[in-house]
Amino acid sequence: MRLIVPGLALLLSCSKSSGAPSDSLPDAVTFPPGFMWGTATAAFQVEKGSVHSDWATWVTLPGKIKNGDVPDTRSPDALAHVDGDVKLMKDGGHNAYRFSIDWARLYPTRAAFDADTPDAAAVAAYDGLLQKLVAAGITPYVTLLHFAVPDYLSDATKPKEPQGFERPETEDLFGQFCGRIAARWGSLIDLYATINEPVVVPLGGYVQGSFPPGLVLDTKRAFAYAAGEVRGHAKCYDAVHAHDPKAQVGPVMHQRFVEPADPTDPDDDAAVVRVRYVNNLWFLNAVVRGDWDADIDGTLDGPSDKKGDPTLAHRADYIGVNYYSALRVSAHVGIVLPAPVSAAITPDHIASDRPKTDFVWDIYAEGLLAVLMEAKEYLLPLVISENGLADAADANRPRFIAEHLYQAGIAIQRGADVRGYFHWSLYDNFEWANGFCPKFGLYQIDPATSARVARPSADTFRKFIQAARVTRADVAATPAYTPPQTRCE
Ligand code: IFM
Repeated sequence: MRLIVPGLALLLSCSKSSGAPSDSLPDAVTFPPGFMWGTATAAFQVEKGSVHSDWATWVTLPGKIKNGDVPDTRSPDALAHVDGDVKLMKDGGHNAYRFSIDWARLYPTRAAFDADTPDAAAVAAYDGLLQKLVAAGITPYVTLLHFAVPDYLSDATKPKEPQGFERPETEDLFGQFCGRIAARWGSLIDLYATINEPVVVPLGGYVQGSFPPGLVLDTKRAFAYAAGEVRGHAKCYDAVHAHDPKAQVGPVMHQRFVEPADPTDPDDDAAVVRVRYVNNLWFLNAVVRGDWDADIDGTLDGPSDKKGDPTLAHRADYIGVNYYSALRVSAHVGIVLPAPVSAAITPDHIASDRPKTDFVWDIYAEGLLAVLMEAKEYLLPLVISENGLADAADANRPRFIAEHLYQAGIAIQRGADVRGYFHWSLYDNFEWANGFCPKFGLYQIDPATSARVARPSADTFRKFIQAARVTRADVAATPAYTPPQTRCE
């Protein structure tokens, strides 16, 4: 029998919130009954002993990870602490939890995948997590692919070879994987994310070089990868629905507030349009509307472009919006991206008066409102699937949470159908190329014992959840932002 916990009922009902547009800032914003409140994590970042993925290989290559960190050294070891973690969530007032199921842990070899003989310990571990979440009344929100791809589909030591979604078979195998998860656990899961941040993966792997396979400014391969992700997403969506027609399945996008370096320069404004399109809109246009812009030029008049392609359209029941910061764009200054982007970007270290995180990202809560209103145009429910900051001292997190919830509430008032907010992250974890330096957690992890130690903002978050309301006075009452005491760059 399908179990629908209250937090998810709101998303499943698909009713649209109404709210009159307003230019004035409200004194208070509220969140509807059934709103999903929780945190987000990803398997490779919080589990121990994942050794069969491209990322597991990548972290062993010299110079790839800050301070030579590897995930197991200070890991929260999530799968060994399920009971305690579920209690943390419950005590924190959370009614939902976003986490990923590690494809490579479940199927460590290609032979195991082909024979559909998943690793028994992995099945038991994820089964325990799902059962305990549901028993505690916490909605599992399951990501099916969060960066790490099995090493039989992506070999980080051979960057010249096609990786992951550059290989056509990956789309099909990912679809099968998604279907198997829905077949096994569909009675426990109703809310799925297909691919986490599909634009970030090729950007990191083929443009910035900080993700496997570590190439720089190879936009051709980056877009080949992204195109494979679009098709893989659609196959995953179909496979989940084949087993679980009522499931809510969507992509999770890393949306940026894209702004011009020089607002008086029309070339910078034009660059903003292109970057915003590639980062925030191109993937969604394909999987929501079926508008397939193969040459990524912002039109649908290329020889391989398609409008309303039925193999891609309507493959999102909701849109997951991850929001962290702004992206500054110029026609001239920054990391220069070749055609079809033809713009220079400054993703962090932005020269601005805004407060900064330990990761030197700008704190800009109004950007969350902007990306939610942008995503609203797709006429789908929205979930804030990640939002958070690196802040070891926890000096800025309370205000960050208050401000971002306030902006999310404004979006709801203005008609955005926002169904949940997931703070990144439950606890400090392995931040990819930056290792364990950035501290994103509501809880710290004691490296010797793996004990979870609450930061004060865990309680700030609990209070807002309890109130389901944020006032301007609440925001004003949080400590003012201070410059970061730690820097992780
Ligand atoms: O840690 C990451 C996560 O894996 C994806 N979204 C952004 C987070 C912070 O950088």
